[in-house]
Amino acid sequence: MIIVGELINASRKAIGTAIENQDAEAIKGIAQAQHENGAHYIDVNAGIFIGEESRYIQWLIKCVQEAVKAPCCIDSPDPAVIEAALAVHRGPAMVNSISLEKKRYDALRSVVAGTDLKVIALCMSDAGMPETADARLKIADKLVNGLIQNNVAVENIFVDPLVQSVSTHPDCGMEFLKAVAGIMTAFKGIHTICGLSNISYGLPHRALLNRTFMGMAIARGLDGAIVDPLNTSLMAAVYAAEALCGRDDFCGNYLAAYRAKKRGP
Ligand code: THG
Repeated sequence: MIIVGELINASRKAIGTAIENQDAEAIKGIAQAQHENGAHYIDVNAGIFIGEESRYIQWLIKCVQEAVKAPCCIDSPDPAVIEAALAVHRGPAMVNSISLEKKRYDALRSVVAGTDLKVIALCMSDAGMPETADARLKIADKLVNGLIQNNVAVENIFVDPLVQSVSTHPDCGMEFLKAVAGIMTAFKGIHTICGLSNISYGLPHRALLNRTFMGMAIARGLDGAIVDPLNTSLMAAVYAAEALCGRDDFCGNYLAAYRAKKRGP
């Protein structure tokens, strides 16, 4: 499972404050903690700072790269912010994200073309958020074929079928899961990823819903997740599901997590 640590997001109060105070040590500490607990990429998002987003995301990247070897996942809907971020990032970052929205697609297509950047392809178009698995698959098909035509390796594409809340969209859980299975079957070597906590928005015991859905999605082939790696019960569910799905040779990661005693059941 490719884990993207979600915690360095300005919409979280502690991070917004750290950015305002230019508290590099706070950002570095959170980057290190996420990396030590299994994050392969560190998401950086300064989206609440309108007009200053580029400057602040560049500062976040500098902090993260001084603290850990893991690359950043550059999280912004604004192509200009992503370009500013890539200008300071050392090594191949993950771009979060391109979508089928025309403005966003046209601006980012040339940025990622022929590079070895990892690219999250978000299943969203100018028609809004897709409801059904079929609508998700149609968008994914256009995005993936477009990226491949622009010399992005299929192994570098992470399709995000888009999770919505089951409290407002009761069918979206199953439609998302069907989309994951469809994408993983249609494109050999591709990845799927999602920000999973949206599934439980507006409901009690969100952690229970999130980790249950994680297991279900892993069973359908999901191999990436934007999550809080410090959430030990969620990470335990990831290692358990991967072992149960035969995606953990000799249960090595499951046993290592058990031995590290970090991850309770
Ligand atoms: N897909 C892609 N990128 C994404 C998302 C996605 N990036 C943003 C988001 N969704 C994933 N990142 C976060 C970061 C932090 C939180 C949730 C998702 C978070 N949530 C708390 C909650 O939901 O209760 C808020 C608590 C707080 O304010 O601290 O922290 O879907 N490609």
